[in-house]
Amino acid sequence: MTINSEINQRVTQLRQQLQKANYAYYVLDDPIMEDAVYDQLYRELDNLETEYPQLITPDSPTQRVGDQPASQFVSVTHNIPLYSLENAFNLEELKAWENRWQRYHEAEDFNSIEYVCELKIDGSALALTYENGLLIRGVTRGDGTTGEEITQNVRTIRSIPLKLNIDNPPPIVEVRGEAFLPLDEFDRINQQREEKGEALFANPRNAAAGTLRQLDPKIVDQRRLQFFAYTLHLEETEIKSQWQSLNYLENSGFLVNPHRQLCQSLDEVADYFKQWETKRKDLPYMTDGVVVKINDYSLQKALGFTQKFPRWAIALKYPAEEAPTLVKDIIVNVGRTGAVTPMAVMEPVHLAGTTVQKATLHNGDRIAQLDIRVGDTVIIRKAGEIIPEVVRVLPELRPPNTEPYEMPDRCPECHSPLIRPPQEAVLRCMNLSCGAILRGSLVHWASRDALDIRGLGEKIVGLLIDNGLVNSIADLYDLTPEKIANLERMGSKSADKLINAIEESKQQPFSRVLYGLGIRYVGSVTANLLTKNFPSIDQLSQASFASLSSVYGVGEEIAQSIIDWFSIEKNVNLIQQLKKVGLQLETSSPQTTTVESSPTPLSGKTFVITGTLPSLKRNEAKALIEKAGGKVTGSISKKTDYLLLGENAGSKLIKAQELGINQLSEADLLTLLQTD
Ligand code: 0OW
Repeated sequence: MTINSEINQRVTQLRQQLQKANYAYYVLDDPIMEDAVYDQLYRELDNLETEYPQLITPDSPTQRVGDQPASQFVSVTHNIPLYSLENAFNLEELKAWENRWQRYHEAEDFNSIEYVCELKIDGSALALTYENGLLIRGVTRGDGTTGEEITQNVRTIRSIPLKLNIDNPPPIVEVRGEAFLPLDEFDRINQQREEKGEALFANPRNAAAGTLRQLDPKIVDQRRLQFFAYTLHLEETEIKSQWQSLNYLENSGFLVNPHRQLCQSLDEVADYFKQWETKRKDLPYMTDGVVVKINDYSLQKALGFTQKFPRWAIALKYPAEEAPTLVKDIIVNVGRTGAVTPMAVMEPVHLAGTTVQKATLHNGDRIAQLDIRVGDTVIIRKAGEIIPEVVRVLPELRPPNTEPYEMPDRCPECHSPLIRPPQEAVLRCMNLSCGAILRGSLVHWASRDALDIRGLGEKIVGLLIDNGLVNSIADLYDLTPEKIANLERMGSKSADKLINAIEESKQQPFSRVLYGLGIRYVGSVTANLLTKNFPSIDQLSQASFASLSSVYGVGEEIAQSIIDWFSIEKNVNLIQQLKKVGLQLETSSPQTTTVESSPTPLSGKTFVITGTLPSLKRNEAKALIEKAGGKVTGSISKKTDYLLLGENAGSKLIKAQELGINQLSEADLLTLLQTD
């Protein structure tokens, strides 16, 4: 059917008005019409496109959110790698960087060097490709060389133009930038997840990366991601500098960070850095430093790249944030392994982009070392995604008549005596029927990397135990919808859903079941390793100490923990019951189950170990870190990500403190390996 030109005109006019309105709202943050007006125009365009589908164009505002979830993502190799940035932690290191690249470039006087300063957005890098001005592909950074094609998720990001605002657009152009979640959106998403009993995102960066990898674009659309463009790759162009590129990107319709600055010297860079150290705290998004780039493209080209970084750019990082707050209470919670961990409950404080209310105090020794008391004012620190920790107490602010904190000698949950196993810093509840241990073990069993039972979070587990419906993991598999339908927060629909989810968990592979049992030191990485060497629970339970500890990456500590676990009758009974209800307790033949590629939670992280660890030997810790994709080196440098800290640490600790390198205890490391 021919469409009269009037309809054609109306559709084109509506599209232009809506695109202008979107640009004003999402890029300029300066709306040009009321939401109600926008919605009415949108509905009119949507109706016309539904009636005349041949009028639909890929850049129409109606084409942002696809309705088909992807089944998986395709890997794409970047034509130009997405390099990461070398880090400088202070102005001396920035000066050293300038000396380095000037030496590398030799000759030539450098008094006319210009630098571009850009706030370093703490998000997830993306590469966008436009052909003839239309967005045709969006790819995640991945490992810098290969990423995942997530075009339909990228299309939902309103500050990314579906069509470049250029009259005669280039045949092909690639734009890179940082996708990020504004802080208020991050808080909203985490509140939503908390209500649903889902694990919270540790920080806005993880939340952005996690959102971009959602298979369903409708979920991505619900989480208001934004995007700052900062790199332009365009052939045959007169553009000769980073500054010109940023302006070109802005004129093409992208959101480019407005706080960028062109500096004529390193001193001006230093002023910019100092100025934004405080000002950035009022920004509605997370930053973790300043990216300093040589402005002139011919000099960038002359300097080129090292194996990992461009020589012409550096990330000048802000130190991990610290903040004072009041200790309102000190509580102990009993984990699923019976370990009693003291936590400081504090006045909520905004730190490194998230609101912190609790910080781990590790154990009684740490409490004594800090001499932390209820009522104290403390300095807490949050570096990266690691749990916040108490750095020091401010004794001058201590209120009168406070008492040193005494660790309890009885379990707060079941009141059985707590014991401190030899060579261990933590206290433990050894009562296997302790409610806290049962609760922790059920939550762990249902967690994402274990049996992944959706809807079985902390709250529901508590209700099942309090109503006497569950007394062990196996009891989950005796539940019926009728038994749980009248629990609070549960209707018949969600009861059916939960029972189905529990039933489906019987299909999970043996490695996840083994991890779900919660054997000490057997995280998801080790569980994978064990099931490859002992393909059934029977072979594992009968394995000797020698055969266990001879497996690469399974040290004596882990071997002993497995032997101990299977020597407890209650655990042997549990295995029998799980077998009876049909859980996978052996690796089925490879063609039927896709063996989960063991997650490598520490990939790309460099560790240095110092001092004597409480239970792991050096080589055991090294093997665990390497198995999880991490690297262990002998000396501290600014490339070190974590210092694994034991007793009697030496000069490495001093150097790590100078460089602001995260310190991890053995318990933190094992938590990381078990939770990731
Ligand atoms: N996060 C940022 C940012 C930026 C690239 C160009 C070549 C090497 C780094 O704000 N403003 N500018 C760049 O420039 N990179 C940034 O982030 C990087 C990308 C990959 C890892 C970092 O997040």
